[in-house]
Amino acid sequence: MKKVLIANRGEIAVRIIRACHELGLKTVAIHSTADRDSLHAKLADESICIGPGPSIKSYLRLPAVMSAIEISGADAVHPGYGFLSENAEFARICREYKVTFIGPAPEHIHSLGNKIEARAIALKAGVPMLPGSRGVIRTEDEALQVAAEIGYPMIIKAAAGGGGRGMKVVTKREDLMRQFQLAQSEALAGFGNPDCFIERYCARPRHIEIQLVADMHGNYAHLGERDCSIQRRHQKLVEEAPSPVVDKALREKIGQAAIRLAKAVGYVSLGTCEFLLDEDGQFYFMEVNTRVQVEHTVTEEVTGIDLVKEQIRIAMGEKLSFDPATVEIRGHAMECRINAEDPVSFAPWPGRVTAYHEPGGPGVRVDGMVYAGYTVPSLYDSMIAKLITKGRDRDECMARMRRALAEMKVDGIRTNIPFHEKLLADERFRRSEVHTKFLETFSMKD
Ligand code: MV4
Repeated sequence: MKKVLIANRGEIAVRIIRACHELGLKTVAIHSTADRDSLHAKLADESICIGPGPSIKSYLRLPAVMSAIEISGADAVHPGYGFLSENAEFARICREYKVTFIGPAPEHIHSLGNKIEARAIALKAGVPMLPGSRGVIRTEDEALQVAAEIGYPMIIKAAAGGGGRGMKVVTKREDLMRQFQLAQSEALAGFGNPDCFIERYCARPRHIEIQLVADMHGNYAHLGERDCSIQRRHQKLVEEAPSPVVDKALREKIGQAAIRLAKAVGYVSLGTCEFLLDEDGQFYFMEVNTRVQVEHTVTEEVTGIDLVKEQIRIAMGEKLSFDPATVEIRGHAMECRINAEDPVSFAPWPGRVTAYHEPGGPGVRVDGMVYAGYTVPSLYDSMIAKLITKGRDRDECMARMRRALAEMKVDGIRTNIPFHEKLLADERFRRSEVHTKFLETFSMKD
């Protein structure tokens, strides 16, 4: 592997370019016409315009990306997150053209990307799961039968869904059929696949996810958990590692469950196994993400392992760079996603950044993409930077985050920095008495 094409934009493209350069690899950026002035296009050794602004005509257009790979002579491609990162067809075409896809095998992207298949795999691997349907629910009778087994409330999910889209909570029998039909039609419209399944509903869970790493030589490791309970409309806003409510014993239990799942399919590359953790400390399998995640940074900070370099080396056929038995979680890390949006209404707020200053000093990292004079385009997601702090413990980490948020300056547009400042001052957040519905009870207005 000599030259890597980064099939993405924004901060993750910059993050991947940095990892490649540290490994002595040449980089090729692709960008849309709306991203001509973007940092990733400037930092890469070469950059190629692949189409107009809308991502459907550029970053999501497989033939355009494949052409850029061919023209540039790249021998590998990193998909980042979002866009084509969990498109099994992309990974399959790369294999066909002998381009190294820096990610898992297409078969694993495909099977784990289907929540019903992933559930079946997890069940076989002995991973704890909420009671629910065994496969696709097709008829009213099947839905009623599952309801009789698991009771209410229950949740209907799309097999092809992700990030919580298209989920329906059902609290009583009278609502079941209407909600089920709604779920099916939304799944078909949103994902091109109407298949749905049913699970017992867990009311106030925490979102805990395990970072998995596996090489081609049969070595598997988990790098502990991230707590991603602070979300709004399935958009994570703050993530941290370790979880304030997971002790060493529970970490090992969840971590080993995730490893069993990975081993059951012979998974290779980075991966994330998502769990719900209920108020009794029981954990339940949710889904597997077969890509590098936005919040991988907090795991890097507490383990000292560069996950993106690890992912690239694994794709080159190298063994894990560390001994899984010696992985240690040291200190505490937190990530605040800085979005170009109104801090109160959460409405996107693209525009020209007139002045920009990143915080620094001990324990502060910024994974960004913005510079003074840059215009945040309106066509893509609103995240412009990730502010990551690390401390010996959670208190020091939070003190650094508050200090860093106060230092950060983004003029010309609105950002959610005031939201993060308010959150970090909230007593319930500081005590980590949070769950995935927490932000519904948290307002900028009081
Ligand atoms: C659930 C649930 C409660 N019970 N499943 C949302 C994202 C997807 N990974 C799974 N999700 C949920 N599944 C059962 N059986 C609640 C959620 C959920 C959620 C999970 C994690 C983080 C934020 C969330 C917000 C709303 C609902």
